Amino acid sequence: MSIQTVTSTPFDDQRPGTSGLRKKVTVFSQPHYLENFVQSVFDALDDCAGKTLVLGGDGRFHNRVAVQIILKMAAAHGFSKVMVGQGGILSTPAVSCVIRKHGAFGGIILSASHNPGGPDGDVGIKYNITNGGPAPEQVTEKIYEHTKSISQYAISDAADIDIDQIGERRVEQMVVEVIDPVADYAELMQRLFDFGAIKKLFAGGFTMRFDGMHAVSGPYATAILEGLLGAPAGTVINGVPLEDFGGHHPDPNPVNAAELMALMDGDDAPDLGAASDGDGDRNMIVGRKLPVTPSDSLAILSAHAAVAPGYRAGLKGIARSMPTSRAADHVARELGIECYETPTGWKFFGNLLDAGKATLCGEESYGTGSDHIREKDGVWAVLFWLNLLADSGKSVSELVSDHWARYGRNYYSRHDYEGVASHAATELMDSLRVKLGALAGQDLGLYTVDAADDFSYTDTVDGSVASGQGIRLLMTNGARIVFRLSGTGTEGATLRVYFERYEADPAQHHIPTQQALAGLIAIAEQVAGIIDWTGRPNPTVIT
Ligand code: VG1
Ligand code: CO
Repeated sequence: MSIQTVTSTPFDDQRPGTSGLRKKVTVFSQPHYLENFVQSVFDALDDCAGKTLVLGGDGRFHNRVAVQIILKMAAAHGFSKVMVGQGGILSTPAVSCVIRKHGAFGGIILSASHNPGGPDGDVGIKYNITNGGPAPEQVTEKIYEHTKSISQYAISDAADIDIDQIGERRVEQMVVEVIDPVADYAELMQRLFDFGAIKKLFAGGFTMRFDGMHAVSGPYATAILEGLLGAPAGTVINGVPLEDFGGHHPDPNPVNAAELMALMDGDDAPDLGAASDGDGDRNMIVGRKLPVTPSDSLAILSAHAAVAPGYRAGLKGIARSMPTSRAADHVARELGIECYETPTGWKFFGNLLDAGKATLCGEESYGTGSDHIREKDGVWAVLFWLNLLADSGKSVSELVSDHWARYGRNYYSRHDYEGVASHAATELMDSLRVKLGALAGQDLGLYTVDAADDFSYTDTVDGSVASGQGIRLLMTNGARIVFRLSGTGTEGATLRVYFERYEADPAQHHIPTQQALAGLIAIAEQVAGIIDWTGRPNPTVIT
């Protein structure tokens, strides 16, 4: 066994996006492709000697191959230890939990999250720092700089390492500790939530379906819900991670989780439906005939946070990504705490959480989390809802309509145009940018534009600035349209258009969402010419 130096040359497409580097398997599995990126991560970190790294992924196609390469490269860079999930499995929130609990230097997560898997699907890689959270932009930029000039990488020529048996083995001087992927995470959840109350809820006949979508959260949900909390077998469906996610899209929204939605719409619907994504950091919450929007979920959990033992002391603040609805802002105002508005992507929450400025965070894209780790967390959100349902004795829909009655309803929807030609998407955004000055103050019939801008964020902790984060039209009575391009896709560009309208009157809270937002949807087309630029008469996905 010895360390090899391998000559290589740069690829020109390794800039990390919203959440790490995501590529098609065919790109990612080219010789030297992953190795170059991992070498660039290690170079950006400077000194890896004597440090501990956490490693795992969502189990998709190519996960096991990538784990072996990374273990051998870590050994060649002098890490003293790598903690790897058994079978190469660790959810994104579990990696964050393990880094923090064991004081590791950082972690590597292999996942393309909600993107499809399998030989024709996507793979991804992201680096998390010592606080357990995604690398901030300064770090990802440094990694990217290294990918442009790389000429060689170091790797051990050791044989493949057994990652299926729990326990310790060695590669070069480095210890490989294969850990139970669920144990540390389950222990943390038991400290945050009232497991006794949730156990009683299930024992009293409460029913739920958790759709693991054949992705990584299945083992976590099964161990916690059916194991520790005594929910009946069959509560977790599609609970075994598969390399191609069973051919489905592991993205928990009403469109992709069609099986669960049909169940929740039927007469035999369980009390609660939930789903998580590829790497276990997203969550969808569904009541009987009622999907809860992620923005409302953040607001409702914030309003009731004290029911959970982990949040008894109250919230320091709330943070939400800019396109997320302002439902949580109403709650923050009433609690007398700050609600921070950050760009899209969990990496922007890290500093606020570390500085003790925020306790709960959320994104409209089915992401909710807190200061317990530094990633969004799917199973955590589901347990929070269970704790709330157990404590209140109410149904999901009662909790939601009570919330709207008290704070008003923020009607909300996102329209995605996927796989659009990149140049057309960029030109659409550029043409909007040029019009911003003229749009401000314009009367558009139902709404007047109060302000129009391209969102820029200054981190209140380290002063760093992220600009060009989405075009916003802020209109009458808090109505909004936001346009931005996705940073997680792997084919062409994805245009996301976000709509929001506030309605205080409870008599107006039962309008179908698309109908309630129809005026804004028409304005978006009028202002941006989406059909012309994209050639698409309709969005690909509406959530
Ligand atoms: C999307 C979501 C964003 C989320 C990101 C990573 O990014 O909109 O809110 O943080 O995915 O989520 P984009 O740039 O495509 O809009 V995950 O669960 O895929 O890591
Ligand atoms: Co995810």
